[in-house]
Parts: sequence; structure tokens; C-alpha cells
Amino acid sequence: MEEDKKSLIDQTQTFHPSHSFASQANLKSFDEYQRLYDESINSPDTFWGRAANELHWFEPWRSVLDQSDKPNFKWFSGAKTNICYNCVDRNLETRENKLALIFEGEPGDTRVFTYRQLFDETCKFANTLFSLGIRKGDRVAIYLPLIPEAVISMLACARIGAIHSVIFGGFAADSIRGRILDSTCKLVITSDGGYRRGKNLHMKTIIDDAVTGCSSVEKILVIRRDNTSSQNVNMQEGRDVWYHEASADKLTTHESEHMDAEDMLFLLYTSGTTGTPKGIVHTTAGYMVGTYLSTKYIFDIHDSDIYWCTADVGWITGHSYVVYGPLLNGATILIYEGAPDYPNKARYWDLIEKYRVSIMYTAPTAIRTFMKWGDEFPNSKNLTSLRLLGSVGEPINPAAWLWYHKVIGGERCPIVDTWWQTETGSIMISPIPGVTITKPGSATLPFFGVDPAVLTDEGNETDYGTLAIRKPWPAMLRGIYQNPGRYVTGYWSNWGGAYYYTSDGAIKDQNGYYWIIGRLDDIVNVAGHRISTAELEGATITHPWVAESAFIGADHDIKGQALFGFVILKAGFQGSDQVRAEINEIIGRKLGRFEIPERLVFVNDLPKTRSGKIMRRLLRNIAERKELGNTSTLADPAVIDHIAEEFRKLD
Ligand code: 6R9
Repeated sequence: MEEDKKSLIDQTQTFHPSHSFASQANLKSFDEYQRLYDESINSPDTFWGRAANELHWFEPWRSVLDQSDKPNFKWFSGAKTNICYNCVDRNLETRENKLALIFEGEPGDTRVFTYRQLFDETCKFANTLFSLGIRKGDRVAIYLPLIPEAVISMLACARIGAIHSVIFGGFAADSIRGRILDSTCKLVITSDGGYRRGKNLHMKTIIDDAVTGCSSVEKILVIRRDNTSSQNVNMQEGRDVWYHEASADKLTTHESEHMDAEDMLFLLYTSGTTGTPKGIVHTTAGYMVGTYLSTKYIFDIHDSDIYWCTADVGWITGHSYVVYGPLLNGATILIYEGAPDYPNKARYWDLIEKYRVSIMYTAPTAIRTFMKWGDEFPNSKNLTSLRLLGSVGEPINPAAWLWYHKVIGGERCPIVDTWWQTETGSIMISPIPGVTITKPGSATLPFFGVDPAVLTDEGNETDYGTLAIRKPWPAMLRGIYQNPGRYVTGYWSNWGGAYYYTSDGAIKDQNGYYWIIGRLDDIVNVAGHRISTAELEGATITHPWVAESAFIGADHDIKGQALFGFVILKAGFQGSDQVRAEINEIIGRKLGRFEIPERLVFVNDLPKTRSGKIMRRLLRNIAERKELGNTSTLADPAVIDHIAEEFRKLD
């Protein structure tokens, strides 16, 4: 089987970098990448010290990297800085009247902020937080739609040294409560509403439910997003405060807090292998330098760019590559509140045309959805402003990569497939646009300072195994909130503590390129053969009718585990025994007959978290005929009933 994988990789097309892109880029040649990469690995202090010097420090560091208490690495020890100061104040010198933030609401309303206006609003917000008793080190939960205040409140927290814990706007009360309880937040910032597919989300009502039993919460600060719904919002006397009232008399200047390099910047909860989410801890200086430099080179930020990362700020991608990394680079960022198919399936392309977006960063699941909807939507808009495309969140299958390249990028835009995690804080493996030869489906080569290895369980280097990271890097997590033990056992205990454990399987090909196969938790062992569901999905999607698929392993008496496939066909195509046979034939042909699934079910949709990750656990439960369990994190819980029904029809 390994031979099959390798031959698949050997046969991939390669895309050569564009000289016209490279000639104007922040990093101009592969030689330059190689030289800087070598320096970042061999002399990290020199490399990262120089990068950090491009930013503002109130006091300098004593040491760049302190390894005296492994794996509790410290970066820029002794330094004082503030990431909000670096995102906003530092840009006033040269970009005061440049647009920092463009917002479009789902109903079509827009707001824009220059760097000066972003400074004013952030200071006003910081002064309001201060007046509500929030001080350095306090935890603040942010539960907002993707509106300017989501960005401004994060920056304001950072400015005063409060630790933000952004909770994605799609989470329901129980998930929110768990996060607020774990981090003992003093304040919750929310809004009266927000728009999604034409509906108003009643966020304040959800928060009222979520905070029951959360004794740490003293105040709820409510942003007025929507004048009509605000009249129906229940405001509890003494606890709930309207932002527009509390901020009315606040100054638009505020001295930023001088933060210690290792002071906590934010907490972000992410699902782990156990049921309870982990509060991933990120600190100030290393995170700042890591997101700054990766954005500069991987997104090649120029002053003329309009940069759009479609992620919500509730995810790490939103933290690092909607807010901090781009603003540290003085970029103009676009945020859009709503759904990609509202009021029609051309909304994203309309935004690109309207704002002349030059850099777009989105997820493979979105790309495959756009493919399924059809080329006529992107083709109906002018996308020629785009010059660079990015992908993140899951492995991108070559068919989706090629579609993105051709239909969205007009065969002109480099694609950066960026591998990283909530825990890594910044991008770890990615092409440098215009410089790295790309291969559809490969995240290619490590970013500066990242020293990856593909290891066997015994810790030997191999070409197909577990992805591990040998050296610390600036934006790495510093721990799990309230659980230091889980940090060490979960990330730094394999291979004698010499490597960070990623939980991802990867292949390193003959050119040293990394191919992320997917979470090791998704690897299925059928009759002693290790089978990657991601690979099955990659094979299945090559059938011309297939839009998307998910494979899982479920318990099986004889084989240990058996494979089950769930397949969505493109609009206008019907599932049948004939199509099933064709897909199985492709799998048998590309990967080996033993990889043909036990059962292949045609479905309309897949159970996904709101960030677009397939919840395989639920598919596994269907295949194992178990109780479905907690479906509260699903974007659309009705999906699962339909899948169970289709599954049973094949009994
Ligand atoms: C940034 C983010 C992390 C997991 C990670 C991996 C998968 C992310 C990927 C990718 C293949 C890419 N992943 N980017 N797999 N290629 N370019 O998504 O963080 O939500 O913590 O997820 O996502 O499996 O381990 P997070």
C-alpha cells in the first residue's frame, strides 16, 4: 500500500513559480528561502531577533529563546511589548489614512475604518473595558458575529492586557458555558444579534442561558448590531450594559499596557481526543513575531493589497490570519458577516469583485462546496484582482486544488496550502508564493524556524509516519489552561520529549515535500492494513460525479475495523448501484481492493462542525448503530438523521 501512495505522489503535476509574482514579492527566490531557512534553523536567535526588530518593543529582550525549562520554552524573555500597539499605533506613522478594516454585513451594510479610526475605536473600547473593572490578566469571553467589534474587542483586550477567549458565534449555550467556567471569565462581550442566511441570530439570548451558573461573570457588554432586535433584548439590571451607552463618554486615547513577553495573550478552546475542549494558551511576544513574519512572507502582504481570510475570528485562523498577522503587517483586511450563499451562491465572488480583493484565504471544504455549486457563479464576476490564494484546515485534494487554481485563480495565482494547528499558533508548512514549486495536495516545505520530521512510533525518520516538530518555534502554545500536565503528556511525551507531537500523519516525498494525510485519529486499521480515510476521500473525489466524501472506520468482528463511505454527489446526479460500483472500482484501482468500503452511502450532506470539519465520530456511531450522542457542535443537526436513514436503507 505504501507503494501505491508513493506512486500517486510521484505522478502528481507540479506547478512552477511565477517569475512575475516573485519579482515583486517580499521573498524573491528559492535561494533566498533556502538561505533564510538554514539561518532560522542554525541560528534561531539571530533570525528571530532580526524579525522581532521589525516590530515595536517598550523594553528589549534578554534572550531570544530560553530552553532551560523544556518543554516550557520561553521566547523574548525580559522584553516588554503590546500586540495591539504593534497592530494599530505602529501603523499610524505611515498608514494613518489607509484602510485597516472593511466590513460587509450579510444584509449588505458596510463600515470601513482607517488605521486612525481603528486606533480611536480600539482605545474607546479599551477605556470602556477598564471602566467595567477589567484589568490585566482578567479573562474576557467574546461571543459575537463577524462584525468590526469582534476585531476591535480582541485588540482592546490585548491593549489592556486582558486575556480574550473568543467563542465561535455558532456554539450553543452548553459549549459556551463550559468554556466560560473553565477560564472563569469576568466579562462576556456579545451582541443583540447577527445575520446568517437572512435570519437574525439571538446571541444575547444564548448568552443569558450560557452564563447561568457562571459565578465569575460580573458583567455582560452588549453591542448593538441590529436596531430592531435590540428592542427585544432582555437587559438585566446591574449586570448587562449596552456598549454604545457605556462607551459614549470614553476617550479615544488609551496608553497600552506594557506586557511581559510571556504574559498570556489569549485562550482558545479546541477539541482534543477527549470529550472536553482544551484551553490552548498563547502568549504575547512569540505569537506576535510568529504571526507577523508568516503573514509577511506567506501572504506576501503589500500596501496595495486587499486581504480576505474567510475564517471566523472564533477559530485560530481568525486570530492569526484575520486579525493579528495582517494588522501587524499594516494590511487592509476584509471581513464578511454572513453565509456564502446569501442572497445567492455568488456572494463571495461578488465581494471579491466589489472590494477588489487581491489575497483570498479559505478552506478546502468551502472550495469543494463552490465546485459543487458550479462554475457559473465565480464566472459571473470579475475576479482578476486576485493575485494569491490560500487554503487551510484540512488536506486539500488535488481536484479541489486544481479547480481553485483554474476557476478562481485564473491559472495566474499561486496557491499556498498552509498546514498548522490551533496549538502551533502560526503557519508551519506552506509554500512561499511565487518561489516554491507547488504540487496539488502537498503543503510543500517548512516555514522559517520549523524543523519537521516524519517519524515511526519508535522515533526513526521515515517517509510515511507521524508528523513531529523538532524545535520550538515562537508562536507555539505555552500550555493548556489549568492543566499543565496535559500539555506535557499530550504534546511533548512521545519520542522521549525530543519532539512536538502533531497527531497528523504525513508523507515526506523524494523532494522533501510534506503531504499531510490527516489526523491519525482518522486512520483506520482494516485487517492489519493501515488505511487513511483522507486518501480514500482523495480517490473517491476523482469520480466526476462526486462532490465530497467522508470515510470512517467502524468496529468489525472479523477485520477489526471496516470502512464506510459517505458520498455527496454533485448537483443533478443521482446515486445508484452503478455509480457505487464505479467508485469502488476507482478505489480498488487506485488504492487496492482491500480499501473498498463495506458500505457506500449516498447522502445530501455531511455532519460538520461550524468550522467545516467532518464529525467522523457521528458517522462512526451510525455505522456502529450506536446512540448518536452529542450533536450540539454540528452546523446542522438535521443532517445526521438523513444520513442514518440512508444508511439503514442499505441493510
Ligand atoms: C489551522 C487549523 C488543525 C488540524 C491539523 C490538520 C488539519 C490544518 C491543514 C490540515 C492538511 C492543511 N489541517 N491545515 N491538514 N493540510 N493545510 O485548521 O487549526 O482547527 O486546530 O486544526 O487541521 O489535521 O492537525 P485547527
